[in-house]
Amino acid sequence: MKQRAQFRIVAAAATILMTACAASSALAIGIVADSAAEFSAVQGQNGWYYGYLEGSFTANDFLQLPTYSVSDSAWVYSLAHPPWTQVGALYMHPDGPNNGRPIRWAVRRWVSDVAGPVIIAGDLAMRNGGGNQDSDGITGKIWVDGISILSQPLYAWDQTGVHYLLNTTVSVGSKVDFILDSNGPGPYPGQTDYYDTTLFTAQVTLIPEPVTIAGLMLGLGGLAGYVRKRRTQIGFSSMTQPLGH
Ligand SMILES: [Ca+2]
Repeated sequence: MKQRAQFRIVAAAATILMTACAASSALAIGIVADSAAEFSAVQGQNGWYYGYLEGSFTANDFLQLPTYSVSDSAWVYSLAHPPWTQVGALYMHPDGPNNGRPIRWAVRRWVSDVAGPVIIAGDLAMRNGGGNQDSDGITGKIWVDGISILSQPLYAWDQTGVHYLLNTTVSVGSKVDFILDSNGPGPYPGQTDYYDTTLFTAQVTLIPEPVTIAGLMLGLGGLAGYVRKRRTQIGFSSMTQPLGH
């Protein structure tokens, strides 16, 4: 009887595993946008635009960065530094109000060519803030058509950062903005852009019909819609950044 019971348990486990595998393969999830893999020196290529916000800081204020800097491997506000606003393949840098400059939020924008439920996931981490006590860190934001779905402050020393995973819905033409604000939680008081170079990546995955967000969350164990601390350090070897920023 004991052996028969064990067999039933193994058989039941096998059935559950096969069902799970079948359900997983049926998802056929497809990545429709990748900020790092699709980064380019052409504004609008693959739906990605590189810009900034200045003034009233709404999505309608988005302006494209005017110049691609080969030496910085990034779109920049100016080839001369400061100002420091720039967007690269992996990192971004805003301008703070220190030194009398206007505040500029760096923005990486994806204009959707798909419609439906999506998962947006990526990493947000300080690039070179470790140990720097004269920086206040940053705040990373994600907006979909001007509506906030993430506002994540990071301390200046937080090179571990977060891995974010969010579910939302987009339409064809939706504007998804990945924004870097120089204002952070500390430890240095006051808003500055010192040492504000920040890793900020994004992948957008379309959830095909008839799979629903709820179904996907069940299938993945409720992964969507959370932000967690990363367990491993992120490699920065391919990044360049302004020294001291
Ligand atoms: Ca800052």
